[in-house]
Amino acid sequence: MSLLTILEYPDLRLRKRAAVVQMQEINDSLRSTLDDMLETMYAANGIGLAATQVDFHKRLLVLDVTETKDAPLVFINPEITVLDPEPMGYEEGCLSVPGFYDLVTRARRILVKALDRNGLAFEQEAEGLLAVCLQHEVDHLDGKLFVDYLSILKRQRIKHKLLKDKKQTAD
Ligand code: QAP
Ligand code: CO
Repeated sequence: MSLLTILEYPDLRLRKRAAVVQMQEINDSLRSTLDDMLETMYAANGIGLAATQVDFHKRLLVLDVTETKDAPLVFINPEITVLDPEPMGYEEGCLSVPGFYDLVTRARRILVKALDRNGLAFEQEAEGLLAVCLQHEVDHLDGKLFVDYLSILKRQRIKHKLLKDKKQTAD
């Protein structure tokens, strides 16, 4: 297993749309990428990570919203249907936007259809933090970030601070 580099906003590679994973691509190599994503997410103290964030543009995501960090979940080609559109606000963060958190409103209850690490189709209903996190991660696969839901002013401020931090660590 190995740690992957997480892209940081405003890196334009975070704006790429991830491609659907074909059945014949679900092999040991892809499973090892999923394990590396989980290892990277846990090492960074994250609860979710999309392939886009590690510059791999396929529709894969991993998450673990438990406190005990012992329930890794893997989703290949996740598709979300909203079950209860009642808006739910949550203070979101993102491994690609380190140090920044803000309130984002999303659907309260969803149904996710996806393939597991063996290519088997499954469905899962989600609410609460799991529902928020899944919607956040599927957004990544479409090139979308939680900062896109904030005001232009807040987004600009975050962008400038992160670019400044980057310059400081470069030299
Ligand atoms: C998405 O985000 C999420 O700024 C996953 O310094 C987050 O795992 C969905 C993290 C919250 C719903 C609610 C962020 C770690 C982790 C940081 C993450 C940081 C260290 C973010
Ligand atoms: Co994120």
